[in-house]
Amino acid sequence: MRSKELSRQWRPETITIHGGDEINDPQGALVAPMYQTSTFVFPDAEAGGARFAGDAEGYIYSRLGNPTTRQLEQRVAALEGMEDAAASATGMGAVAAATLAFLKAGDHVIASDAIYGCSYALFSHLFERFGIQVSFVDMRDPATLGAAITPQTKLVFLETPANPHLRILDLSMIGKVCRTHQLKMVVDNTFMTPLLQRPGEFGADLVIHSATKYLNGHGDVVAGIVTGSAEDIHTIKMTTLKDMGATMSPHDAWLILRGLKTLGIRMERHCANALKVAEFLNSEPAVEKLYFPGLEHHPGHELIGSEKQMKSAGAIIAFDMADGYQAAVRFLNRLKMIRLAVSLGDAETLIQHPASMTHSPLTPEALLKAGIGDGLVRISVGLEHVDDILDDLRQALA
Ligand code: 3LM
Repeated sequence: MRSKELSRQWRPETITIHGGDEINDPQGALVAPMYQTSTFVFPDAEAGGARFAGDAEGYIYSRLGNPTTRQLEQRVAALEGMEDAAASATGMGAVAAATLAFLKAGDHVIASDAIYGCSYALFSHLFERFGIQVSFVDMRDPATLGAAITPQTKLVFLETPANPHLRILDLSMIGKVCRTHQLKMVVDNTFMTPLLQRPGEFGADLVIHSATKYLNGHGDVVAGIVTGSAEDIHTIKMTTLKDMGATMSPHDAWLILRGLKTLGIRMERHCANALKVAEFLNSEPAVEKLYFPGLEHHPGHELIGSEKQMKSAGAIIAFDMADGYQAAVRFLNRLKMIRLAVSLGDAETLIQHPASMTHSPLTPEALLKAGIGDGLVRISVGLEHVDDILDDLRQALA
């Protein structure tokens, strides 16, 4: 049987296909069957008790673990270069489980002021109700980050490139601050995928994905995953995931395992298409300001390169329309092929208006601070022929 240790020696594109322990199917199926079961039968009463006590290997109940889900966890952990992973029902399930597992009332969290809307909502509304204070900070400047640290600070949370306007943070700089102050560094890597960026190499303790997006890539699942040290993942599994219960269904894990096999070739096409779309939009008079890390003017562009933080710019583009909200709405309503929908990382090119959609949980002040204006539009560039994407944008902007 091929073990997860062996699979760690492979290159990332190979890990997306073969990573993790092999499931020994008695029929020799190439694709491991989906273990679509809620519970597992114990051989005898003593064995059941031993599994609960942690004295014997073996599955118990799918909220606590499932072979299909386990295969996905091992594959994504290997891709991120982390020891282990825990799969969750949604990306937000991963954000909540990974942070709350290490926090208690009285603790303080520092979160980037540019993050996905529901992560902002979780930290600003819910955490506060449970006595956890959160400071939203512009982490581009190490001095600002340093100044926000208090004796109660336990955890730092960030996204880079950030949703929705691709603000880039220097992971190794933030990693050093976190190490110096012994803070748990949690990075949401959804926009990049482990093929384009591995935050663990820069000091991140936990790396989160909304697996709804590129990891699955086919727009038919909502799911999440968190990777980290074996000890941290054990803590998350045995506390917030097990007892709050937002675990992944085996059916979703099976679909993501299927989607993951083409992550390498999908990302190549997503990125190539996005660069062409960004170059086109950059020359459009209706576009006031373009946000895309692949263009030289984008702050943080220098962090892209084969040995650098980001292997490529990714495939999300945002831009401010010259005439603000009205212009953005007119443009969005004129698109024909491109779909007007939130989410990202699917085969279909998706477009949305962050201020009124993905980032609507932010207060007007928080939107302003994060630099999310009324005329901002976000595109997730898909896998269609790039000329069809460009044609649709061109006719809608005309
Ligand atoms: C979106 N984002 O369109 P789920 N982290 C990041 C994300 O972008 C998201 C999550 C976590 C979008 C979803 S908005 C209603 C639609 C960086 C999700 C949360 O729980 O799997 O949706 O992931 O930007």
